Amino acid sequence: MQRTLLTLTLAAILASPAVADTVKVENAWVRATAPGQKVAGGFMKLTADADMVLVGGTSPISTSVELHFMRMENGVMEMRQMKEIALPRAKTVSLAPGGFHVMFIGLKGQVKPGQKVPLTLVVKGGDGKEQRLEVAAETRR
Ligand SMILES: [Cu+2]
Repeated sequence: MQRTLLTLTLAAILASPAVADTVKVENAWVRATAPGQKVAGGFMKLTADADMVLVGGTSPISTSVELHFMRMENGVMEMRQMKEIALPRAKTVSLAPGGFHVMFIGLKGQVKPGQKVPLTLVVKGGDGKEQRLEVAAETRR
């Protein structure tokens, strides 16, 4: 009986998954919007502890959340949607105005300074498994 219990415990330990790779999220913020504005940009610093990719997100404040890249091209602001944003191991990737960002599309209301914006980021590790990261972004002007 004792032996069986020990065997089972050992089996449970061996079967338990390894500590998952994760992504540190720092300084997450969303730009405050004007009344009637339908989109908002979200920014943050992301540091993964393994090679991972950011593949999307969701938020209760908008219909959808897209990954975007913005740059100036011949004096014209160009913004395009990205399928994913690479998060190389131990390298801090900045989502910042004028570069990568998340875009809240189809805002359900005005985003006001001081408001906390819940954001769920979806990241994928080398094993292809998706993980959800819960972020509370602050709103700034
Ligand atoms: Cu955008």
